[in-house]
Amino acid sequence: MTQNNELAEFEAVFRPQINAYLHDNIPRDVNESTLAEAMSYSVDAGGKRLRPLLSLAVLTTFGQAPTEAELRAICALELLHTYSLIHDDLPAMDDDALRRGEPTNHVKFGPGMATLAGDGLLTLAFQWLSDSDVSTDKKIQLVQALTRAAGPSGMVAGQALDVENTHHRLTLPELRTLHREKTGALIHYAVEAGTILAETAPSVRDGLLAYADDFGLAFQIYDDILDVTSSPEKMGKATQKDAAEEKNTYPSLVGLAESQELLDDTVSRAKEHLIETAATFGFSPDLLLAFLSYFG
Ligand code: GRG
Repeated sequence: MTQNNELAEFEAVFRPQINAYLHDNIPRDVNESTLAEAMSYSVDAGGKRLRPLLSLAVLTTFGQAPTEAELRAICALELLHTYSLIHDDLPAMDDDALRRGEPTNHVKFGPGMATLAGDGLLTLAFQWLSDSDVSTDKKIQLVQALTRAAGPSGMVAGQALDVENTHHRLTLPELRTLHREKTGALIHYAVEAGTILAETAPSVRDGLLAYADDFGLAFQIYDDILDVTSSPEKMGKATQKDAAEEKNTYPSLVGLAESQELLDDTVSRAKEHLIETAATFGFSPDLLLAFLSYFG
C-alpha cells in the first residue's frame, strides 16, 4: 500500500470517530444553553482534526488501537485547539468574520459569549484529560505536557508575541520563535501525547518530537504561503489585511520564493528525523511520513 493510501484509509477510520466523539460528548446540559450552543457551534463546524489525528497516528505506528479512554484524552486537544481559534478570531485579536467556512463564533454569538465559549472549551479539555480512564501516571504526564504547550510557555506566549508585534517588523528568528510557540506547540503536544499513550522509549519520543517541531514550522510557513496564493479573492483580502496590519508572515519577511524554499527544507528535515528514528528503532515511518503530503 502506498503511504498516501495508508493515510487516506487511516483518516477514513479515525476522522469520523473524532467527529462523533466530540459531537456526542460536548455537554449540552449546562445551565446556560447559549453557552452550550456556542461551544458546540465551533466544535461541530468541522476542521481537519489534524492534531488528534497525529496523536492517533503515533499510536497506530506502534500497533495500538485507541481505547475509548484514550480517544477521550486525545479529543481533549481538539477542544483546546478550537478555543484557540475562537479567541484568535475575536475583534480584540484578528477580528475575523469567517472560520471553517462559517461565521466566526463572535459574529454568531457576540464577543462576550464567544470569549466564554473559548474559556469553556479550554477548561473542558482539562476535564476530559483528567477524568479519562487512562492511568494516573499517563494523565499527569499529559496534563503537564498540555499545560506547557498551551499556556504561557507555549501557545499563549506566541499569541502575545504576535499581538505585541502587530505593528513591528520581526526578524526571521523572532518569527520562528513566534510560530514555534503559537502554532508549533500544539502540534508538538499532539505527537507527544501519542508517545505518552504508546509508552515509547525516550529516544523514540525525542526523534518523533524533532519531526513534530519541523512539521509545526512547515504548517505555519505553508499557511502563510497559502494566504498569499490560494485564490485571487483570498490573495486580495489577505494582502490588504496583512499590509494594513503590517502582519509578520514568511512571505512578508522573505518573499514568496524564499518562503517556499524554507518550507521545502523544513519538510525535508522532518522526513529525515522520522526516517532516521524509524530505522534506528525498527518501526515503520510510513503513516507519519504520509502526513507530510499535506504540504504538497
Ligand atoms: C488565542 C491563545 C490564543 C491562541 C491562538 C492557533 C492560534 C493561537 C492562532 C491561529 C492563527 C492561525 C490561523 C495560524 C495558522 C495556522 C493554524 C493554527 C491554522 C488553524 O489550524 P488548522 O488549519 O484549522 O488545523 P482547522 O480548522 O482545520 O482545525
